[in-house]
Amino acid sequence: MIVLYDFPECPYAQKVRIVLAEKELEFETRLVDLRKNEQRSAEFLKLNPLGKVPVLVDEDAVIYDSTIINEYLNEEYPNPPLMPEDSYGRAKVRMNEDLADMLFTPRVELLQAELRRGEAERDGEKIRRLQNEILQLFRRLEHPLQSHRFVAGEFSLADAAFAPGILLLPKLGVEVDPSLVNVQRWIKELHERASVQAVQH
Ligand SMILES: N[C@@H](CCC(=O)N[C@@H](CS)C(=O)NCC(=O)O)C(=O)O
Repeated sequence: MIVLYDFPECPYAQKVRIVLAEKELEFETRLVDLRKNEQRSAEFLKLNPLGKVPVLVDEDAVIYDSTIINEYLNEEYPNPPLMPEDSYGRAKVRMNEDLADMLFTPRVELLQAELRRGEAERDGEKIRRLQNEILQLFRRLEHPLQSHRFVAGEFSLADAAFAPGILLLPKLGVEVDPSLVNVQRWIKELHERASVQAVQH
């Protein structure tokens, strides 16, 4: 039995749930309530000394960090494959996953936090800067998406990493430049994908 230690709003936990859904794997969830600091409990720190969700337990295997979990799932449950067969193809997926995790998702989270503040307390400059940085990243993605349906070829671990943040864009005032037709098409396709829709809350 697969158990996911989860917090529903966490984009890194959502990234893992997308992969579990793509592979049609059954799993149970255990809520780790970050609002109550449950990630700092002695019990949870035994699973992940870094004190972060997600953690995946698959029988005796205990794995933390969404990227490591998703690679494990892809190797352990190979169908459908979410990584290409060739080394350069896999490197491209990992580079794009890094862009999602290091550049895109953190900015989405910061923007979301800023927009949650009362209108009077919001830092308009910061909001515009974050929105522009996200748009700049999309401009970079337009080129690869001209020749690929997804960021690194077929739907892969990289698209699973982008998808949670993509779902939030309509609430974040990020309007993708209409000239980025391939980015627009990719975003639409992610919104329509069943595994991605399953994490929407
Ligand atoms: N690199 C980690 C990041 C996980 C992460 O940042 N999780 C956040 C929630 S979205 C967390 O558990 N934060 C709790 C804390 O830092 O105390 C991954 O990909 O799994």
